[in-house]
Amino acid sequence: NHCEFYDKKIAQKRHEEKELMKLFEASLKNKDFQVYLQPKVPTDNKEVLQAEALVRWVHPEKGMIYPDKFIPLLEKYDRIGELDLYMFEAVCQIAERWLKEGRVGAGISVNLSRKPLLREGKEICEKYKRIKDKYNIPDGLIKLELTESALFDFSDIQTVQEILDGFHDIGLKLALDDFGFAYSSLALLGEFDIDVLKLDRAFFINDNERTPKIVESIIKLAHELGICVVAEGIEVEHQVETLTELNCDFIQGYYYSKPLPVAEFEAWRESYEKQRA
Ligand code: G
Ligand code: MN
Repeated sequence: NHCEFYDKKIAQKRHEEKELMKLFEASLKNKDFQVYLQPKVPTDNKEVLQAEALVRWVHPEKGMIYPDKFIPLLEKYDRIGELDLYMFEAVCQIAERWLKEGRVGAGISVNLSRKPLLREGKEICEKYKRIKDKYNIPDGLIKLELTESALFDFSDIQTVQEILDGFHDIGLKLALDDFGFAYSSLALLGEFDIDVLKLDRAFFINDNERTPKIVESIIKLAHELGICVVAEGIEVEHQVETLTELNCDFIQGYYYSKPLPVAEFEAWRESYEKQRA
């Protein structure tokens, strides 16, 4: 119900998109998508270091293609679910290796997109279970990060609860990503059974004297509900100090490290552990 003027640029853009989607097919087969890991550092020495997996597309000819370029496209053409599963499998492989190396409890979280969830509903859990079982991943080790928009797009709360229960039943934990970014409703924490809350970096960019009070209350509330809190996008030391005082459980951000290729992450972890010892 609107009108648009044709423009050569539209055709060109469409052509570029189609080309990129063709590359996607081939790259998925060739495993050009790589896992980068960003540390989630515990503020309490007792906890084990965790990681978030972030995708990077390293194309043999085009070089590095950044997620902000291809993720929206994969969403538009409804192919993002395939990449999510690819990443989940890659994460399971890493987790399996870490377990064999004796790293108990070194969990990894991986993003789960909104669209495949909406389309497939709780049936999607079966696909995740098959992969999890293939690598003998113990329950509770891997977390799926989803945004609140993934939950609010459903017409009824019951459907969402069934999906979340479905993931819990197969031994995956759930994290709410980008909390505080858009409409973040506190009611959501009452309705949905989630395990981890990820505070969006917006809290720490536009911080004024009121922000720590808000963050403190959210952390307290989350803890009362048995939810673990991770702060994202932490870049400077004073934020780490404040968050540690406020009992935030994990800190993620450039202050510690940007997302790194797996081997580099492991090297980073080794020096971090030496420094902590
Ligand atoms: O939405 P999600 O939390 O999954 O996105 C994580 C993104 O944030 C990644 O693309 C990662 O590179 C980026 N990121 C992680 N830590 C920081 C940080 O400290 N500062 C900024 N500006 N970006 C970050
Ligand atoms: Mn995330």
